[in-house]
Formats: sequence, C-alpha cells, structure tokens
Amino acid sequence: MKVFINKRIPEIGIQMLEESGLEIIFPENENLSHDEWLKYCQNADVILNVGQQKYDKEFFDECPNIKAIALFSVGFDSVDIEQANQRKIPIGNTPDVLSRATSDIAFLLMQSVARRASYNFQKVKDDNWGDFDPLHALGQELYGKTLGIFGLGRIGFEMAEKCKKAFDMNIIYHNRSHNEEAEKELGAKYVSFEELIAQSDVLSVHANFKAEQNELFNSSVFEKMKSNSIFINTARGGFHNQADLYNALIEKKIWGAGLDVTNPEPILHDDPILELSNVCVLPHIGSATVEARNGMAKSAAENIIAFSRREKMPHCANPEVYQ
Ligand code: 8YV
Repeated sequence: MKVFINKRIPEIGIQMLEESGLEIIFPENENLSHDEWLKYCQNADVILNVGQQKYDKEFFDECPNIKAIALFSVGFDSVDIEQANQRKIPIGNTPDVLSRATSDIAFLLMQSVARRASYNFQKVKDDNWGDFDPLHALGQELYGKTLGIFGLGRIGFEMAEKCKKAFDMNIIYHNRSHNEEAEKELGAKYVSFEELIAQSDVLSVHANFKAEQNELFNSSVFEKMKSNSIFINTARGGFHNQADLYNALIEKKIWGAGLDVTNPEPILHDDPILELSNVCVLPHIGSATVEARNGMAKSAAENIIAFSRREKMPHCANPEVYQ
C-alpha cells in the first residue's frame, strides 16, 4: 500500500509507518503546484495530508484510487465528508493530542490582547520605549470576567478550564449540545448564541468549521458585543469577516482581537488590521509544539496502520463510513 505524505512530519510517525511495512512516498520538493500534488495523489492508495488542501468531489473524481485519507489536523473542514462517505473513504484526524497546545494559544492571545503585549513589544523594537505615562496603553484585567466559548468541545473545555483556574472567570458557552462535564466541573452555563455574544467579555471560538457558518462573526454580531470585549479565534479564519472585525475595532464596538487564524489565510501583508494596537495575530501556530506535533504524527500513523490492517481508524472524522 502506497502512502503519499506531502510534507515531512515528526519522525515518530514515519517510523511507525515504515515498521508496519508501508511504502511511503515523499515529494521531491514540498512546494508542489496543485497539478503536481494531484499526480502524487493519483499514484497513491492513502494520503497523509499536511495542510489545507481541499478534498472535494472534483478531487475524488480525479483520484479514484484513493482508499483512505489521514489528516494531520483535528479540523476536517477541508474534506467533503458526504463525498468521502459515498465512496466509503475513511477520513482520519488527530483530536485530543493538540487540545492543550491550541487552548494555550487561545489563552496566550487573550492575555496578549488584554495587556497589549504585541503593541508594547513593537514599541520596544521601534526604539520607542517612551516615558512612564499613567494613562498610556492601559490593558484590562480578566479576573472574574465572563468567558464565552463558541463550540465547547475538547479544545474549548481546556480553554475554559485554564480561564477558570487562572482568573476565576464565569464560563458561558454555546454549542450544538450541552457539555455536561463542563457544566459540572467548571460551572459552565449553556446560553443561546444571542446571549453568548451579548454577555461575553472574552469570546473565544473553538467550534469545528462548517460551510454554513461562514463569516458567522460579522458586523451584525460585533455590533451586539460588549465594548470592552475581546474576540479570539483559534479555530478557522472562515468563522469571521475580517473587514467587519477591523471596522468593529476602529469603531470601538469591541475592545480587541486575537487571531491565530485569519480570513483569508495567510493574511494579506497590507491588511489594515495588522496596524491596530489592540490586535495580536499569529500565523496558525495552535498545534505548533513538539508534544502536540509528535502526538499528531502518532495519531495519523495509527489511523493509516489500522486502515492497512482492515481495522477501523481509531481517530475517525466520519465513523459512519464503517456502518
Ligand atoms: C494543523 C489545525 O496544524 O488541527 C487543526 O485543525 O488547524 C492545525 O493544528 C494545521 O491545520 C495543519 O494541518
């Protein structure tokens, strides 16, 4: 069975696949054009996918030989799951192993924005330390404030837990279903979407992205948020309309924003949001720790090995494929 891996992943994953006797195909160079990438896919049985390549109807039509895809990510919005199901193609993902790292980045962004860390760091880099000014660049404290989580799954839970422990924040959340563990352990309260946006001092997005949620956070939402509120997105850039976010920030409808994901991604170098002092943008590094990336490599390899043994993938985004 031929496994195409488009980018080097941590050695542990490669080792596991090799020890299982699988044939691994790496591209000659990692910056493939779409056509070059497609050719590699056409010659493979299984793909271990790193990055956001789209797996849509067109892809599946052009690569009829593909039998399974193991994503090197927890998010699976890049895959048309219905198409995969029709063709009985299991889609593996990497949940759990990156929850801590990704929620750490949400927590970091929240604090960075609340205390204006990137703005102040830029001042230091610009040789503009400045005189002590009792009124300049003041941040805000997070103790006892309300954290709203949109999408309280594994990553959202870890973010809520950190905020509870560090700042005794009140946790409210909006989700497809109730999260009983969060309600019991963190006192989290389920609220409607309208209540979530109106009551949050920090609103952090952690849901799985679906096409129908495209730009859910837009001007009509930012308008209803508190003027002291901080918007955090570490999930997918598609959740927010970036021009609307920019306008909400300059019109002081909200107080600040921390983004690990942008719309579009990568961010355009001349995006005016980058000029704002109450914004911190990171280049999608939520899972970028040694521990998380090793875990992701291991989970992806486990998925492929299980598939090669005609077993169910242990971390599967479309378990219905096995019914
Ligand atoms: C991945 C992510 O590193 O897991 C996800 O869904 O967004 C990141 O952790 C990135 O998508 C690369 O595949």
